[in-house]
Amino acid sequence: MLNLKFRKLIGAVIWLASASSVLAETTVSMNMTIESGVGQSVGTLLISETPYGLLFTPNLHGLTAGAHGLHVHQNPSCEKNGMAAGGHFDPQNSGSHLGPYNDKGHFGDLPIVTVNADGTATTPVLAPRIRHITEINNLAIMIHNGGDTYSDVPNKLGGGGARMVCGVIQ
Ligand SMILES: [Cu+2]
Ligand SMILES: [Zn+2]
Repeated sequence: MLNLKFRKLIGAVIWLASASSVLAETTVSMNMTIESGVGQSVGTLLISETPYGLLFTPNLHGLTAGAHGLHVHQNPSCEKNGMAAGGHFDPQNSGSHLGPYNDKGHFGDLPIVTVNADGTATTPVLAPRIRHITEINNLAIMIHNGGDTYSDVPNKLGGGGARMVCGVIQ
């Protein structure tokens, strides 16, 4: 009887410990990219750990409607029209842009963000390969002008083109 109570207590302690440590979140300030420094604010991107991977919840405004590529880039800077952020985060040196659902490509490949007709974006997207914010801390997160084919063909890096909006994950 005592033993059972003790096991229940241990179970509760483990559950509390895992619940508090697993579900971290952080809010990233997002700004338009400009040639020198950082451009105007367009809102935030909330990054949350979930049992299914990282969830990215935009709270953005003032953007062009439609699909936009979203990636983690390798340097913690948004300057020089976003070019200071460097390439897609690729710790395994895959050299391949394959999107968020393929283990063989860039680890920083995320799902497309959709901007509504009124220029806002609020729909969350899930990146199942990334489990913890610590895996992408101190890197840049980038929204491109165009969409993302999750492939290097017909155009490299998903074909999203110019770097439009950027933030540093801290
Ligand atoms: Cu990118
Ligand atoms: Zn990529």
